[in-house]
Amino acid sequence: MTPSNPVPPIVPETPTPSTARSEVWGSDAIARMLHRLEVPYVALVPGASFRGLHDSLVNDLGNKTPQMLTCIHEESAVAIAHGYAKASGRMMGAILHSNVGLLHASMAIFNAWCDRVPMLILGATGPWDAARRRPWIDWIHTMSDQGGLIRSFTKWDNQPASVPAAYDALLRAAQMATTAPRGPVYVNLDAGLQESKLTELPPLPDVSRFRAPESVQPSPDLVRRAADLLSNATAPVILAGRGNHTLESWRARVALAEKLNARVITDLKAGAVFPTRHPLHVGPPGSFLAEAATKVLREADVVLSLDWIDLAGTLKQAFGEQITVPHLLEACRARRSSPPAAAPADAPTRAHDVMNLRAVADAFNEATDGIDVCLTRLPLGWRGGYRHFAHPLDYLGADGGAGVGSGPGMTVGAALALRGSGRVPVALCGDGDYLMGVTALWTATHYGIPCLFIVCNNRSFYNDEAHQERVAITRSRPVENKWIGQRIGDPDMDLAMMAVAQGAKGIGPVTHPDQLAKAIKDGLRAVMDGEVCVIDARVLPGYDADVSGEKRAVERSTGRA
Ligand SMILES: Cc1ncc(C[n+]2csc(CCOP(=O)(O)OP(=O)(O)O)c2C)c(N)n1
Ligand SMILES: [Mg+2]
Repeated sequence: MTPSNPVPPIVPETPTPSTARSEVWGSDAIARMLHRLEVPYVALVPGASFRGLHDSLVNDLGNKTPQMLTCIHEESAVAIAHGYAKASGRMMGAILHSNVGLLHASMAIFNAWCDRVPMLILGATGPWDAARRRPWIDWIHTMSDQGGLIRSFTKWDNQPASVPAAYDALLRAAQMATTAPRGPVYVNLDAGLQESKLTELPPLPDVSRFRAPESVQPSPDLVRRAADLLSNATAPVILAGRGNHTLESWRARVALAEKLNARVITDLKAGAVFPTRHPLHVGPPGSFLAEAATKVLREADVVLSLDWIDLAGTLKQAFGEQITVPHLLEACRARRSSPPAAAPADAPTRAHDVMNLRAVADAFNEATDGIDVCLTRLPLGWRGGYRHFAHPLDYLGADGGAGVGSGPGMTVGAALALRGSGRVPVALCGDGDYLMGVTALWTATHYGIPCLFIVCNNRSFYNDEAHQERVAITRSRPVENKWIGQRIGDPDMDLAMMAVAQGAKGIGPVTHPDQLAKAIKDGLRAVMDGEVCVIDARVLPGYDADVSGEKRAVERSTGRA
């Protein structure tokens, strides 16, 4: 659709230009292909499986065509692409982290499939070459058939093994997504391929030669026969279903209805396709037929169905069940029957002037002196030396699959099990984890399941900033761009208010280390008094040096600096 007014730009998030232009990486080629395809935006939650592509979008393309839209949950990322396609008729992209991001997004992909919207979903896996995988995390985030997770509700999927194959996969994917009946497609990009250095950029194809074909046209003979039926009808009815949302199509539908003097029925599933105030419209539109529409349909002698959603179900609603079967039973000649084929630990330091995880840990240790707590979650930057464990219920461990967003729900479940145990359930979690699963709090307040959340709110998916930093260093690109597509600030979210909104107690934002111990003591007291409580602890982005040191050591040992 062509906008009639100039479109105000969204916040650009402009990166510092990269001067390292001499080297080309696999993901640069993929990013340039997306640019060629004119993908306007990519909605994403960051993840290391596509850190190569992430870097290329920021530092090679300059975060333009496509521009990143940072999301809090993969389900929202895909829903944003869905809504964009519905409103504009255009395809945008979503990038989903390995299997976990894909699993989060799967329901939204299913919606997009049912709604037949064009969508380019990029995924990531690997490195496919197992010898290049980092211990544990790359293994847990690699599956032998990741596309299989969503194959039954995507139009096409592919996992290219080279840059030319990736060009081809993206071309085909874009073409398939935008060819009617349109739908989501999935291209799974090997992390090893993204992060491989190229000697030169393979030439990009001419994308204009791979556009979606023109819509299939009905044969003139069929048009003539339908026109005869409609022109000679005494009570024609148009069931206006899934339709193009352009004014031109809208006007053509109105003109046809007026020319035929046909009654028009619409529904609420397909959106606005016909003026509901028009005298020929029989309403109101609904998910099922309204009484007036049922009557008109029953009296129709010719029905024109324009991609009506569930035509059979609608006719069944109007005419009742199986009216045809008794007639057929009487009229049919018996055939010879044949049976159908069978269906186939560090010592704490006390004085802090910086709000970091260490300060939170020390304040937490101070505040919990003499209180039994059960840690249901620890944040990603936590170091084992920050706190000792002396009982099996002191800490329940991580989430199993490294899928961010499970912290709130798992905490509420653990707290349910811990009621009456004398232990205070406490989640020390990241803001990304908290935000993705935040509505689990309502279940806790609704059912009276006390628990404490201390959100280590660095206003970032910081773990992945660290990844972008490493990629930028490897590629001699500007490290200062690592925040793009990662930060959850500007505006900073008021996490305590999100708790209050759900009937929980909210404390904070706590911005100075001196305020931490009191805030945590207040929170513990509230939970011991039966409340659900959230403390918004505004920590600085950045992990304790020892943590990234450990990570770097692991990466060095596996050849992935
Ligand atoms: C479902 C899912 N999406 C994306 C990721 C990739 N990922 C790993 S850690 C992380 C950041 C989590 O942010 P937060 O909880 O705030 O912790 P921080 O990194 O800031 O310490 C992301 C996005 C993932 N593991 N799981
Ligand atoms: Mg964070």
